[in-house]
Amino acid sequence: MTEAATFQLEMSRQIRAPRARVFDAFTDQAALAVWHCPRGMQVLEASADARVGGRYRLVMGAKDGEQHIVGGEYQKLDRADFLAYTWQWQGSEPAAGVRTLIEITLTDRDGGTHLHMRHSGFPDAATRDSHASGWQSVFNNLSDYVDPEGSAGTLTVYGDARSTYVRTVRLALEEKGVPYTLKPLAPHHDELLPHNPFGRIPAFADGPIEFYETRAILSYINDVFGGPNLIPQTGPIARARCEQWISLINCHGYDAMVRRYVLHYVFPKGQDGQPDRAAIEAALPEMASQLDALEQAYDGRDFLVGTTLSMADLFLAPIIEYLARFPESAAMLETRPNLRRGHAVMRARPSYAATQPEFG
Ligand SMILES: N[C@@H](CCC(=O)N[C@@H](CS)C(=O)NCC(=O)O)C(=O)O
Repeated sequence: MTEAATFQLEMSRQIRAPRARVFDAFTDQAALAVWHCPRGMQVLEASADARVGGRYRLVMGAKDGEQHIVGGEYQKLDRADFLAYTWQWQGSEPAAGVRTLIEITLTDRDGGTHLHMRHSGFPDAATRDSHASGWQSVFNNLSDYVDPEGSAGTLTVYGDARSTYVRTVRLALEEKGVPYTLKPLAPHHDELLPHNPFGRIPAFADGPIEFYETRAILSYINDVFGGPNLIPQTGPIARARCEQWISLINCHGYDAMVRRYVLHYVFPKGQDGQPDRAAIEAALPEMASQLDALEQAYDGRDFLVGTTLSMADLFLAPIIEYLARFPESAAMLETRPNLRRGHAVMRARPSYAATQPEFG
């Protein structure tokens, strides 16, 4: 392998759209303005003179206002099989001034298009590697743009709709207005393990970019998609408070309220198929003190933190849904009006109806 060959990036994607549509997305400036940036950024300006020797230029804007400008020249356009264009960052980018080459090869495959990209001419491995996740993210936007199902063709939530954590992820996507596909899988299912080696649900895929652990998934969703910010924006105290409630639920609340209580009703393991009373009774004091803390958190407001919806509410609501269904926990809610009001506010949201599981 030559030095030059070492510093090139190769990537393949299966895209659910005809070749001509994918090809045109690279050459039409209105199309480039929609998709040609990583998730979480916006194309602020796009121009493309798609003929050999013609130039293109893209200005991508990050949420923090920073701009990333790239431009180059079309070298070869063979619709709808192949195109090549140079790629040169401008301004204060780390790789500014370095002229690299992008070659896109499109072939028909499985009723869609197989895209192969070679990005060559990087001066070193670090510069090459710094482009890898960016391209994955850019191609996720391309996939959303050309897929007949939009982002539902790119984003997958793996898990059973009845899982509180799966519902938390789905609530976040619904609140952001982002279409996705739910792939129903039970914990530890063979098809789940490639996406979460620990077998827990949910797992989440944005094309080849995958995450497990609900808080991490929500962090990604919140950062890369538009719509309401699910982290409080009113300062460090509110942000930390939101994390406090999430951590309480993740480290203690789910364990007492769901694993050691709700699941004993849903999957009874006691004598004659009855719930294990001793296990249920043992969970109750801990549940009561957790619910007391959450009850106080509302302090007369509709949400756990401040006056807007946050991730903390999305973690809690699916659990309260279950608590309202079983006798001891329903009685606990009866004496905690703030929790009841907060849950009524959640129940009224379209995201809640859209994620309501069917309880068998
Ligand atoms: N820490 C994980 C917890 C996920 C979790 O425990 N999910 C439950 C379903 S709600 C599960 O997969 N349980 C199966 C198991 O624990 O083996 C997260 O935040 O995503």
